[in-house]
Order: sequence, then C-alpha cells, then structure tokens
Amino acid sequence: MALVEVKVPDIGDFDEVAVIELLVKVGDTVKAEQSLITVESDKASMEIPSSTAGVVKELRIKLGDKVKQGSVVLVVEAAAGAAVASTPAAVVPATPGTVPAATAAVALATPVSATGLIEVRIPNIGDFTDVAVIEVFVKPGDTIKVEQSIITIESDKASMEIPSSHAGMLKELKVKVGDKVNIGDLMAILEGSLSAAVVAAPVAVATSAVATSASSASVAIASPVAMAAPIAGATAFAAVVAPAHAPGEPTLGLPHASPSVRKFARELGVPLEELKGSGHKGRITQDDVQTFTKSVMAGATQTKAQTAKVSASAGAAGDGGAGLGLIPWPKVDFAKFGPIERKEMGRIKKISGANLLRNAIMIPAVTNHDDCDITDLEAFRVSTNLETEKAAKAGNIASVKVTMLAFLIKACVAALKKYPEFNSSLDGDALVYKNYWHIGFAADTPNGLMVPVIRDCDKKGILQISQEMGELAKKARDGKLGPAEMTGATFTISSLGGIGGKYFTPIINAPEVAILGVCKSTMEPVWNGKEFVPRLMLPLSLTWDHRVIDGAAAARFNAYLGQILGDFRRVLL
Ligand code: CAO
Repeated sequence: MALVEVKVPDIGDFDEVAVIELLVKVGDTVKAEQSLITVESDKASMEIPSSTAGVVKELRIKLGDKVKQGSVVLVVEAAAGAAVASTPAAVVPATPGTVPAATAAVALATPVSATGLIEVRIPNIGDFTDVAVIEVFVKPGDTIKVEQSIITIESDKASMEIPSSHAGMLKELKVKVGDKVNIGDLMAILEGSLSAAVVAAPVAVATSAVATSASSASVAIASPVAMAAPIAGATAFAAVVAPAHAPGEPTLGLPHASPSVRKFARELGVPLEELKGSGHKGRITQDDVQTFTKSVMAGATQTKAQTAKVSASAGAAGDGGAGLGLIPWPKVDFAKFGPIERKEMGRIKKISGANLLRNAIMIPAVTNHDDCDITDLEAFRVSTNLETEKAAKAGNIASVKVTMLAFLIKACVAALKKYPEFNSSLDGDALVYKNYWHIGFAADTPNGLMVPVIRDCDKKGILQISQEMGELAKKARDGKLGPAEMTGATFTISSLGGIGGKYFTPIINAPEVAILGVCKSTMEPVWNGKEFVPRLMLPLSLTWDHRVIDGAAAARFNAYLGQILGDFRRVLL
C-alpha cells in the first residue's frame, strides 16, 4: 500500500501558522477529510483535514510548529482504493489587491440611503451556506468603526469574526445568536455618512472595494472574508479577517477551542467559558468537554446557569429573592446583639442546599402523614438480630445488624411495584417509568446530608440490604462515597427513627417524585374494637409531587405500606 504525504493545503494569505492541536496520533485510522490538526493565526483558527484515507504512519509536525502551504503534516499508508490528493487543490488565491475569481462574483452592494442608512451585509464566505452566528459583539446605539467585529460565525471547520465594512452608529442588528447566515444576508444597518464608509478589509477584494455612483448612491463593499469550500478533501481559507480567538489570549469572550470542539460542546450544551483547557496554552480539548459533562452528570459540578437558576429563584445568594419578586433577604448585623462567629459552609452543604432549594421551590409537594403498626415486625427484627448475632458468633455468617430501615426499603419496593408512578420521573410532558428499584437513603454525616443508593433492592434480601446500608452509611460518614454511589435512585427514604420526632415533611430528591420520611416508633394505645391495646406505632410522612401523583394515590400508597409493615408476609404476595 502506498505511503502518502499529507500536506497543508492552500491556507490563503497566511505565511506561517502555528499548530495548536494534534487531533490524531500514529496508528490511528483516518478518513478522507477527517481533521488532522488545528492551526491558528492571529486571524482565525482552522482545522486541516486529511486528503486521503489510511493509517497514520508518521507525524511530521508537533505542537507549536509553524506550518504553511505545502508543509508535510503526516504520512499515511493509504487504504486500498483511497482517493489520494497529495497536493490538495488550492482554492481562491486571495492576494490583497486582487479579485479572486471565486469571490469577484459576490462583491456586495451596500445601498446608502439619502438619510445615510448603510446596509452591512455578510461578505463572501466562499461556498459555505447556512453558517451559524455564535456571538454578537454589538448592540443598537453602539458607535461602530470600520473593521470592528460585528458577529462571529462558525462552520464545523472554522470560526471567524465578521467585521463592519463601514463606520457609523448601529441603528439595527439584523442577526442574532443561532441565526444561520449566507453571503449577502443583511447583518446590520448603520447610520453614517459616505465619508465614513468603506475601507477594504486587510486581505479583501480591494479592487471592488468602492464603486459609488451618483445615481444609485450604492457602495460595493469589500469582501472581508472569503472562506473557501473543501475541495478534494482539503479545506483552504482564502482570507479570514479579525482574530477569532488567539492562543493564550481569548478575545471578546470567545473560549479558546477549535471549531469542532466548540461544535461538540454546543451539541452537549456545555458552556465552554466555564471550562479550564488542558490543551496547549490552555486550549479546551474534546476530552475537557467530555470530562466536564461527566462531572455535571454525576452531580459533582454545577454549571453557572444551574447555580444561577437556583440562586435567582430562591434568592439565596444572587438577587436576594428578587427573582421571585420577594422582598430581599434580611441583612442583619448580628454582632450588634452579641458575640458571633462566622464559618463558611462546607462544599457538601452548599451543593445539597442548592439542590434542596430548587426541589422545594419547583415541586408542588404535598405530605401525607400516617401511622402503621410494626409491633410484630419489630419482634421479628429483634429475633432476626439475635439469630444473626448467634450465627456470626459461631462463625457461620458475617455479623450484620438489621434495623427497621431495611424492612422499610423492602416494603417500599413492594408499594412502588404496586403504584409504579411513585417510581417514575417527569421528563417534559412525559412520565418515565423505571423498571428497576434503586432506593436512596438519607444519611446524616459530619459534612452534611448525603443520599447513598442501594441498587436493585427488589432482588436483595433484608440481610444484604442491611449490610450494604451499613457499608454505604460508613462510606458517607468517612467522606468516601463516589458519585456512582449517590446516583440513580428511583425513590428515597429519610429515616430519623434512630433519633426521634413524630412527623416531618421531607423534600423530594428530584427527579424522583416521592420520598418517605420515617420517625421514631413509639408504644401507643390502639383501639382494637373492644379495648385499647399497646401497639408499636411507626410514624410515616410521604411527600409526593402533585404533578405526577394524586392525593388518593398517595393515601393508598401509605395504606398499602402500612399493611405490609403490619404483616410483612404480604411482601411475598
Ligand atoms: N423507630 C425506633 N427506633 C429506630 C427506628 C425507628 N423508626 N429506626 C431506627 N431505630 C433504632 C435502631 O434500631 C437503632 O437502635 P439500637 O441502637 O438500639 O440498635 C438506633 O435507632 C439507631 O439506628 P441507626 O440510625 O444507626 O440506623 P438506621 O438503619 O435506622 O439508620 C441511617 C441509618 C444512615 C439512615 C441513619 O443513621 C441516619 O443517618 N439517619 C439520619 C437521616 C437524616 O438525616 N434524615 C433527615 C433528612 S432531611 O434533613
């Protein structure tokens, strides 16, 4: 098979550009047109694609190298039958002061009205169509200079700023972020004068720059950007103006990342400006985007938008409650009334606080309180513990302590199976029913509240659940729980039974739709139809999302739970 040198194609007027990203390594199989490296000048960044398909045998460049048209990027062992264009077709030679054939046809007229209104249009961007506007730098009322960047547009291969061809006051912006633009589209209307108009952009189509005629008062503007289309597997950029994002020196708020990485981030909804790049000169790589996404999914990171949403709606930090139209949070100088000590809240408290606040505010939650008779179950629990203790002492099984919570988990699984909407989540207008029963339990730790998750509780017995609960609770208290051990719950139980209290109103752990709060069981006189008898009563508090669950269903759920806990044999039914 043939070894083919893949070279830098025509990159327009750029003499030497720095290699800022290597997108492949030796041994990789590349397709024709797959991006190999990213290069960046002070005017634009662009990806250089492969002209042929095959396996990378040798890299001839490294990060930081300067390359120009014809520089060998790498050597590929071409796949049999692969189309090889070792010297990619050069496109649109854009020599300043000349009119490239491909661009001359699209020199754009800019009508200037009698009132001095100037239409600024998207110049020649080569063969690209429907290129997305990703940033707008100006607003109506701004005074615009010639060549001042108005917007940034981005294809999947390049990003670039589009400057104004004229000076003047911005009357109207005709594009917004997310719009797709094409050559000739109206970008902005300026109020200016002809004297302020038209200076050819640095590498533009100078010969067609000014062509005013008294009768039409029209101005043919220079074509500041000519972005050539990929030809024969090579992408070349005839002339690109204005720095999009120079290495190590992000301009105008654009994050320092290649177009494809930014496209990838956009698809995932990742705010690039919140990432720290691990690439050359702090450049954000695809790996950085993936790592950030995983961290957000695991709940270990919150985007600023997530935090702001919570703060704004809750008035916790940001706007002091203005987001909800509330009066501001009271600001009190406590020291005026006595000695104080100020301590920053820990990380876990801050994170769980923000989540609790969102859940408390966004979920129309209702709590049902109920009591259930666990006299027989408690007797069974005590005898089970005695037996397991004996067996453990005899060395037959590992020692495991069974608390009421393990029975509650098992009983809840049975109730969740009978009333599946309690094991669901809201997804827009749809309900997602989960055919797995992972139960979270609130654990009180020195650092704050944590919710470890026991998976597949439907498949586990009381002893195994008790053992896993003990291990997870210990990990939580030691601060050793991993993100995977705190995610995926379908329902949560918060038990204060070991501490005390009667009832409380637990907050639903979104995106779950219900949570069971449990307090301390107490001996109470219960009327059996003939007399009062002492029974061990367990207080239950079920909070549920009224968007998903109705009050009657909640009452049935609690009643069924009570029946199971009253006679645990029902779990088997
Ligand atoms: N009624 C009466 N006694 C109960 C009980 C109940 N409902 N639940 C537990 N107990 C008893 C246990 O049997 C145990 O008794 P012994 O010491 O005599 O053996 C004692 O209370 C302590 O139990 P425990 O709390 O160690 O064990 P647990 O399985 O009940 O709970 C855990 C484990 C991790 C959930 C718990 O330790 C915990 O952290 N609870 C706090 C949860 C919380 O903070 N919720 C609030 C969230 S909203 O802010």
